[in-house]
Amino acid sequence: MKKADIGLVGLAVMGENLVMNMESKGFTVAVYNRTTEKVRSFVEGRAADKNIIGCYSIEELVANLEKPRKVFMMVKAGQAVDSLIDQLIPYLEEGDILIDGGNSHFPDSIRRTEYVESKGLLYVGCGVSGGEEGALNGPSMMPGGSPAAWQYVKPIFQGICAKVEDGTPCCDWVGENGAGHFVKMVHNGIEYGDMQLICEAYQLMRDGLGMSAEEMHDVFAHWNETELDSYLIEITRDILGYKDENGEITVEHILDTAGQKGTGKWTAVAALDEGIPLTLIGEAVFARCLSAVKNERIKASKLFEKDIPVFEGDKAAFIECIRKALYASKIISYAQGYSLMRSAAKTYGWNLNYGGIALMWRGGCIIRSVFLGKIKEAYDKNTELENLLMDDYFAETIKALVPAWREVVAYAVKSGIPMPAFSSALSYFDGYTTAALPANLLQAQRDYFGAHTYERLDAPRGQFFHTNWTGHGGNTSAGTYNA
Ligand code: NBP
Repeated sequence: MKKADIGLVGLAVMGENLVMNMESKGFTVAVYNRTTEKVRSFVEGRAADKNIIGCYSIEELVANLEKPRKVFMMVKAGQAVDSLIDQLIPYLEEGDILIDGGNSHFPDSIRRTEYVESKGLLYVGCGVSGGEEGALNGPSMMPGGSPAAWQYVKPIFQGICAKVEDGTPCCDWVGENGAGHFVKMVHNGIEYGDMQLICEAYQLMRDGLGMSAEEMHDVFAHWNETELDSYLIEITRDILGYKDENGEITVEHILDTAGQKGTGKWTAVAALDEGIPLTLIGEAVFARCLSAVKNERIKASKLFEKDIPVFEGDKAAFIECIRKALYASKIISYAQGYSLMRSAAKTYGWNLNYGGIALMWRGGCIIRSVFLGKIKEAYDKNTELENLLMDDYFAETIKALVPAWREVVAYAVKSGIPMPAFSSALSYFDGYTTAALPANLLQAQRDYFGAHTYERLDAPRGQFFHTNWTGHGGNTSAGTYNA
């Protein structure tokens, strides 16, 4: 019997669908799952009569693979991946390739690449986005790890991934060791931000403008025909129009406490580690945390009762302002996400292709949107772009959006409607576009209480001064450092 082009371990929802996808593109796949009953039910069910080889041990799986062997691990992220790697290594030989397609944290992929390479094997940490549907019909794939592995996995990955209109695959080599999982993590963080922005627009329309779900359904349907055209706007439109068997709007019956699996938090923590203001995604994570304390919020809402004013202006015009404010905030979120990737690329020595990353997210994944095409164009024009806001298209676009953006945030603040993502995006924009921030005073405070020194406007950078502010402190300054 013909040996398999690739082996896959982990026949849960993602693994099964990826196998079906690979097989449908002409690849023979050997499969194994820790609970072997799942192998049996898969090969006798969905995989019957397909070029899929069921294996009941790791040894059998490895024996069924064409060399260099490629093993795609699609198991729960964390300890399971380490355990699986250790089970596989004894059966593999030099040049074989281990692939982790789960949502692994990028430091783990950095560590695992080094470990697996030390055994003479190659490693690929590949972010996969698109959920069950993407896995079956074409996910967005973000592979990183051992560069020598790319030529072997490329035909399979680019064969099964999503494609943009012109057929370009939404998968390309991202960079060494943990780069693929880092980019996938930022993707998930941006997903948190995009979802939060949509939710804030919804709350403003619901509570500020008193709109019904049906009316908002129509608004999102319209927005999906503008620059906001994206998967998340599209599903929001559908959710707002969805009625249960009693004719009631389902979303209105859902408890307002959000869950999270941690990838948004990882992105925010990575930003703090890099010293990059990723404020919008940070607020999106915290907004989920705040939503989780439902009982406290109910108590507080009674203690601090508020009357949200009835909107008295031109409703249609204000809805257009909300759309513009959403677009402006979204640009900020991506500008921040890309700044984080630029910084991490320096820290970890990755040569990231920013336009290529936008293209990988252009199809197949949850944040897919027409807007990503503009980001690709921006980085194609200037690969060294320091901030998306410096690109001509985005600069001109934001300038045109600013008045509406301010109006929306101001209205929400006055009305008592929380808009952490919209307003933090605007604050970031205002901070980023301010030549003189009040950090002169902050430096003075630091020098006053801790002799931390400061630089002067009229002296070269790198020259530090200390003032004896009280007259009775010493003239000794503390060592300088960057926090
Ligand atoms: P799960 O994350 O639910 O993992 C279940 C699979 O892991 C089963 O095959 C299970 O085998 C296997 N497994 C576990 Br648990 N511990 C193991 C161990 N110690 N050794 C070997 N196998 C072990 O599956 P999923 O939802 O398909 O997701 C798979 C990966 O893809 C995860 O990292 C996830 O974060 C990522 N991902 C998921 C989605 C999504 O939409 N679900 C999207 C993108 C990425 P068993 O049958 O023997 O218990």
